[in-house]
Amino acid sequence: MMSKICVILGDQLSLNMASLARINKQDDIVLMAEVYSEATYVKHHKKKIAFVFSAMRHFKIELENAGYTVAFTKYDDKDNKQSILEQLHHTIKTMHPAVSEAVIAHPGEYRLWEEVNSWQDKLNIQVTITEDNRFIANKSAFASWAEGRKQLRMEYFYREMRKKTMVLMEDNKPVGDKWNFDSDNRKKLPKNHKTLPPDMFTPDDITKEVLSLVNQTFTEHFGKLEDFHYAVTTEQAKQVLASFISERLPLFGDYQDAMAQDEPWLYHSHIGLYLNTGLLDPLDVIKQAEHAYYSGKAPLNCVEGFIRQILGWREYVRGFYWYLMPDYVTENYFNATRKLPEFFWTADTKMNCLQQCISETRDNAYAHHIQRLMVLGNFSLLTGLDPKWVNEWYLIVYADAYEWVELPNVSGMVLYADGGKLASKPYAASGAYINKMSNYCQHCDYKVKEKTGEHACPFNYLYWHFLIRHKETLSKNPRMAMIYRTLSKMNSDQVETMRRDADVFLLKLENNEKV
Ligand code: FAD
Ligand code: DLZ
Ligand code: SF4
Repeated sequence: MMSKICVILGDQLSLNMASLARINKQDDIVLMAEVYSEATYVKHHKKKIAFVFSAMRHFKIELENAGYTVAFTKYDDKDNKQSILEQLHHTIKTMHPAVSEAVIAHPGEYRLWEEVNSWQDKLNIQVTITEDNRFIANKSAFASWAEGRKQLRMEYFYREMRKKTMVLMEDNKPVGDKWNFDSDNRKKLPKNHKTLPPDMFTPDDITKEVLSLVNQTFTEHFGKLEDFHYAVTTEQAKQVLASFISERLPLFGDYQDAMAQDEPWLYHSHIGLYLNTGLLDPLDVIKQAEHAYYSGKAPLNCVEGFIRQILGWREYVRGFYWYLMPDYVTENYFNATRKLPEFFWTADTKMNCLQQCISETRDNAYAHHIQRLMVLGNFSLLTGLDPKWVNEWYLIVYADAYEWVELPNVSGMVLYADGGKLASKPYAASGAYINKMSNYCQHCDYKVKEKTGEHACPFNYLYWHFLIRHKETLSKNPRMAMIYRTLSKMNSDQVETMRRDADVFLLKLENNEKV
């Protein structure tokens, strides 16, 4: 009798996948494989590989408990063919010759989607690609929204998503009569404020085996493997979400943009890695947050702010990615060519904000949004780092990183490499912003208030250097008009000194001198 094989990728760990719904538990099988090609297409952070492998192994058990037959290949199994296609080919040939159809849900990344499209010819069986039904807006819904628009701004897409899902809506109007409560969400963390550590799980035997494998196999990869504490099952991920909703969501909005010395977690949810691998379902997360508002457990500014990240930003960047790929990957509006400074891998810098964000990234495979955007991203933009290497870095270092979400955030939001397709202006800022939103500057060798000179905060002169460098293009942007007016009123000696200081700094970067 003919049967089917359903391929479940390492970021498709949900029993509700549309691909699983296409197979029959009695006759068909599921294939999962830990393979070299996926573990090394970039040199992922050690904790990211450990998380994905452990979550895959736990999901295998969940599938079996639900009645599926699973062919699972561990990384160090003898018959591991080390690529998804080769493993699929081998499994059909040696174990399941009656398989006449392979089913897979739409892969998250373009490179794999392109590869899957060639499987039918290579395997000589039918290959069916289903929707990735975990997303609330599918590719064609985004394309219909985007078609004919001059600008693809998240805010307008988000409003459509609110109407479509009726989340935080009453009588067809947004609850609280405003779509967006961000103006309430810009507080610095008060002095001596105590935050709660997030839920941390002790590795079980499955995770311990994976940790030992990663430790022995991926020695060259970036990141600290010790103190692994992430959830690796749906049940644990749900526990992280429940703690977030009861303990952190009530302050999520207020401190959404805050950063603090030795405080990597703050009031964020830390669920990106679970959403992106299928351990949590986005609509379910949104509904739970909405319920917290209606039951009086969290205020509107926090709930709306959190929901916007998932229903707005997350859905938007996914649609945006598929709408603009494959050309988007090579966008480089400013023709930036600088290679990454060595300290992006070592955290060996005197700039305290960068030191904090990079060492936390190395330790946890996590940094929160404002660290990624306004410290690491801002530095990459101001110093003209090449988008190719910046994208690769972000894809490597975060446990939640997949190209569909990483690339629009890096090339669009951070680097303005797409010339304004995603953002209306570059998110460039001087040290004053970092000082306003954090206490990093109090622990820094540089002086945030000084604009020029040996001790001046490098973000200050780099900011103006960036604006001067790109005056020709950026001064035409109405949203940049005010800042260029300020520049034109600045004393020419001061401008010259800032320029010189920035040139000296950039030369030091080039020569790999400590900055
Ligand atoms: P929270 O702050 O608690 O937010 C809740 C959820 O909202 C997140 O888990 C995420 O699913 C979603 N979300 C928030 N902001 C965004 C956004 N800008 N785009 C898409 N989803 C968003 N997110 C990733 O999931 N993977 C990435 O590879 C990634 N790379 C990024 C690179 C840069 C340069 C920037 C500026 C942002 C990036 N983000 C990425 C978005 C965001 O920083 C992370 O989703 C967030 O920090 C994850 O932590 P959290 O779960 O605690 O998020
Ligand atoms: C991220 C990742 C890693 C590290 N390893 C595997 C793997 O061994 N097997 C697998 O099926 N998936 C893995 N993944 C997730 C894939 O890279 C992901 O499915 C694609 O990038 C598409 O989003
Ligand atoms: Fe960062 Fe400048 Fe503040 Fe130092 S002074 S922490 S480099 S913003």
